[in-house]
Amino acid sequence: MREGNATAIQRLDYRAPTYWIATVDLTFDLDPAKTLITSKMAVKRNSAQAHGPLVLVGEELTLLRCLIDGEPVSFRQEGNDLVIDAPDRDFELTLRNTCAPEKNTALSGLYTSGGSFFTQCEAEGFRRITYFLDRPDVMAVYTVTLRADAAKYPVLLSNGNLLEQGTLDGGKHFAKWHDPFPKPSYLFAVVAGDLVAREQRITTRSGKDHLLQVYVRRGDLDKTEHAMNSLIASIVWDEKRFNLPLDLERFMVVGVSDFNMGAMENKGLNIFNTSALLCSPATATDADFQRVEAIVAHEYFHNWTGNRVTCRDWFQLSLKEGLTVFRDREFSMDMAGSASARAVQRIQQVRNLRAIQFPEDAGTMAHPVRPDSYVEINNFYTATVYEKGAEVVGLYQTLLGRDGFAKGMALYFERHDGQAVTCDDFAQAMADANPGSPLSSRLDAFKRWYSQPGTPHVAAQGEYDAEGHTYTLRLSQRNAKGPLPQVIPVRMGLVGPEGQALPLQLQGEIAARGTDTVLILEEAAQAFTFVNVMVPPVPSLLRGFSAPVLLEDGLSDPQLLTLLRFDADAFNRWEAGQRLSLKRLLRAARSGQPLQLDNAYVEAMRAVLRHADLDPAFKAEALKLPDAAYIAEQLEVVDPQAIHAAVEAAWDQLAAALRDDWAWAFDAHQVTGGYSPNAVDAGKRALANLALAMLVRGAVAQGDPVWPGRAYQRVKTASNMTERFGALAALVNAHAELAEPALVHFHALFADDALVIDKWFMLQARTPERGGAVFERAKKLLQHPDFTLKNPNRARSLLVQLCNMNPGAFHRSDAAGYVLWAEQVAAIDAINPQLAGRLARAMDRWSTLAEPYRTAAQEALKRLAERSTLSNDVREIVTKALG
Ligand code: 0A1
Ligand code: ZN
Repeated sequence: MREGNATAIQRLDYRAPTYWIATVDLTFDLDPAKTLITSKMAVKRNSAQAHGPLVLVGEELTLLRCLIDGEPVSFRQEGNDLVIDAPDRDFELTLRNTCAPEKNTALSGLYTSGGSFFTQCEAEGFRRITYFLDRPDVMAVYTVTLRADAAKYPVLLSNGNLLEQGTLDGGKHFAKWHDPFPKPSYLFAVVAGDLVAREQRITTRSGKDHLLQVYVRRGDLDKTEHAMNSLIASIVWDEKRFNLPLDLERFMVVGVSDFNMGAMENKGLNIFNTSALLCSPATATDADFQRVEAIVAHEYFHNWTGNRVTCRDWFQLSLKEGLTVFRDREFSMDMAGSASARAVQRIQQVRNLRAIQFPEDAGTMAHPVRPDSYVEINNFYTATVYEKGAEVVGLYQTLLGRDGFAKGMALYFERHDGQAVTCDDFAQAMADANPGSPLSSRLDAFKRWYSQPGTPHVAAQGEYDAEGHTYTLRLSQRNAKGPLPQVIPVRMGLVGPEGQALPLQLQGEIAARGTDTVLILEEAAQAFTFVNVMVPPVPSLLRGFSAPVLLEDGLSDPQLLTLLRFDADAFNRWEAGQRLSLKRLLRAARSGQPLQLDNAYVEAMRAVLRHADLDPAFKAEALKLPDAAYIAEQLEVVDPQAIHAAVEAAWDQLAAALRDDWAWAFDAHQVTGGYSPNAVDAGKRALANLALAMLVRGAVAQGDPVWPGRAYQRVKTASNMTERFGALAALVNAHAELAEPALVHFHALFADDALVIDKWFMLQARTPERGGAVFERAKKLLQHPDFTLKNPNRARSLLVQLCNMNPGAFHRSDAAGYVLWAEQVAAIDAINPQLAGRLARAMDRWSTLAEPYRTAAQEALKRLAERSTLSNDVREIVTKALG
């Protein structure tokens, strides 16, 4: 393990390199114990920089040879640096080194998984393969020869096009690949193993033919159809929406079961966590199908946003990630189809942002979308860089419109294709492509979205003048983590008491802007006056969640009920329901008094459930309570058990009060016929699953065996995973007696399918706590024969779910959750620092906890920090946590 003593790297310290590498010729003699790598590089002097030694970086490598133009040269090794006395001219550098793939449990660099070889080079994994200028602004053309045992590794893949392949002595074979596109080392990839491929040939709009391949282990081929379809849909979409074609003859996707993230966009050779690639109706839920589609698209879209135009340095990570998440979201919304299905996607994005990114931005790891410093870059693949980054890209589109945004994209590629650039370059292209737009006149202020951390709080106050028929909306903003006002587009409308959408005419403007408009809040405080407002309106602000802010509009219950019933914006309709729930949950959590849902609220929820026109998918979202993590963000002092008790009480009461409605909903939303993951069927299944969960919960409270019995039956006989897992979750989450046999049955049914067994662990680790039983069960599962810390998916299924996602089980007055957390972070850190870093984040918000949690959490952090052998990853997180 790398010891965590590294110092912070600063964004403003960026310097262009002293040398460039124009071409690299790599030869791999693949062997799990000791792989031999020969590297021949055409090194070019960067004449813009003063001459000095060539400093390459390498980690956990054994250097065997170092030649310049074929002659030995003087060099020294200083830590991970290989310092070479290089001449003040262009030259050829030849290196030879070894690495040990089978010992590589960090899953960064070249490693083995299930008997095959894989690489992961982002962000700094290439240096674990060979010595290099391992930084994204050094872009080289790669030629790669792979040599390996032909029987064990029949498939040999690298980026680009296959030039040659053939047999060698001693049962070996080789393949030679060439990637014509210059690329940074983080996009390099190699795969070698006994894999099979689903193949598809396509002809794109320009008439070019391409070969698409999805490589997996034998036996998984039947789970690749959805990924292939998603890939084809992504290619078609990117051509149509952004005019961005597939630029490679061959595009390969490979699945691997040991992987730290979702997937990786290596040029022409995307490598996927199997959890983000494989799905079949029997083994994957609707949510899994959606996730596969989104991640396949995400990696494909990186081919332009990330690969053709890449990042100058890692501080610019959101340049590719925020933009690519934005693109995959747009794609998924287009795939979902109807306006309602799009709104449901937006709701899910925002729910996720609030549950993960908002706490991050308020916590000890808060950082701007473009960070200013880091110790370990792996710690900055965060919700802020990805999800908030995508929200910021969305702001451009809100300010410029779809066409203006598309023009900005076109100019960005026209200017920067083949370059490594910065977030400033992107912003400039957007502004320059749209002269006279609301962006170009305030670009500097807009860019505060990149430089200031923290979630802006927007306060809104409305005043209706019944005589003058005016409505004045006062908006103000503050950000506890950033002093300067930000540019906040507030999409809005005014809703009349009978639900009418009122025309929006701003004072001084000659006509109404229609019934939906965007106001730009850019000062600390601003007022907007609407004229010809004939009835007292309810403001519907931040429609579609037009900016990633916390809105405090002080709307009363009757006003929220009006929006819930009538708002033309589906997102704000959902939001009104969430706000009604949130108010009640917060009141209970603050007071410590038992929660008692009022009639008006219950009736509103019943009306949503029974509504004749709303889509089932929307209903399911509208009836779900806000996440505990989001509730916690509204509180100054957080008692996780008080929040947990309030949420559980609310569910119990909704289960009881709407019992007949849930029964109706369950019966009325059964999908018949074959399984398809389409949004309509998935919406019905989502509502039926929620209804079943409520019915089982209600029945368990009453001691009534009927619904638990039906759920158990469904676990046994369901024809798809969405329904089977929904029924299992209903039993487990309600702590039904039948949960145990259902879990046993489910495990036996899928004992050979790792991804399903992950779900089995996940469900048990995420069950709402009752009397400590969930924590005890999770602890026992650490000893289960199927459990291992070495496989990231499995470790996450149990530990991240328990510690990061299940506050009711994790935060215990006896501190047992924190003790377990510290032990497991340390244990994983010895194997896989990047994964340990993820688990370490469970304590981000410790300082807002109520006693006794706060002190106990701090002690656990201190104990962990005192260990002498922490990685940079974990060291940075615990150091920041302790402030
Ligand atoms: N660029 C990838 C994410 C990624 C980052 C680091 C990795 O290291 C293990 C792997 C993948 C993406 O955004 O999809
Ligand atoms: Zn990405």
